[in-house]
Amino acid sequence: MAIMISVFEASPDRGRGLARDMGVRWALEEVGQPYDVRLLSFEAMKQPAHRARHPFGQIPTYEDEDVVLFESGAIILHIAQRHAGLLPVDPQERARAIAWMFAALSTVEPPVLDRETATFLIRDKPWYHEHLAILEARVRVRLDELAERLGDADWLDGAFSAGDLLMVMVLRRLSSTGLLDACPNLSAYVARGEARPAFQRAFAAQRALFIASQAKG
Ligand code: GTB
Repeated sequence: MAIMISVFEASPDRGRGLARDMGVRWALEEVGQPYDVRLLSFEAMKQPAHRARHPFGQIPTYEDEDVVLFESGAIILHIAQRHAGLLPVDPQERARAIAWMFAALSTVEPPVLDRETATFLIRDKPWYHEHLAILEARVRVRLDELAERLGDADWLDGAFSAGDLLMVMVLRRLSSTGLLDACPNLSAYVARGEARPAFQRAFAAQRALFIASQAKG
């Protein structure tokens, strides 16, 4: 059975590669695994057939001959454990790369998402700008800490790993905010991730879907 992933039929990110299937596509490209896509409308995502795959009626999901998975972090970990290329073989190095995966999703991403959510949930409130400044200060703390750790290295811990893949995906969510500008080494880190041929192939695949959805009208 070919790997199948569920993705937006017409992504609200307008082909910018910000929806979470992008990281899964990127991981599959890094390990050289072909995959098929199941295109879902917002309505189809909430139907029982998809909820059987994803309890929260979201994308992405992943299926191979052995397992059906939801949660992009778990999917990327599964891909990285199953195929060579995204996790070191040495057990200690592997454990550290997995720690970076968790760091991306549970330490760096929460303040990034809090800030992003505020920009569309509370934009009309009179206290919006004051609140946003507080949320951005929290993001800056994490960025400064991450920048300090990365220093002038190419990747977070030796060779590129699934930890870098997830961290770059998280940092990309800040690309239109200007917040990365204060940390040039993090901007360069994101650019290095985006320059990887596997990233480019994944990006082109999700963008082609958006362009096709526009053509359909
Ligand atoms: N923790 C889950 C994971 O990592 O897989 C989160 C999954 C998730 O948030 N999925 C979103 C979804 O299905 C799409 S990716 N939303 C529909 C719903 O909940 O009904 C999040 C996303 C959406 C849109 C943009 N964008 O437009 O820029 C960026 C990211």
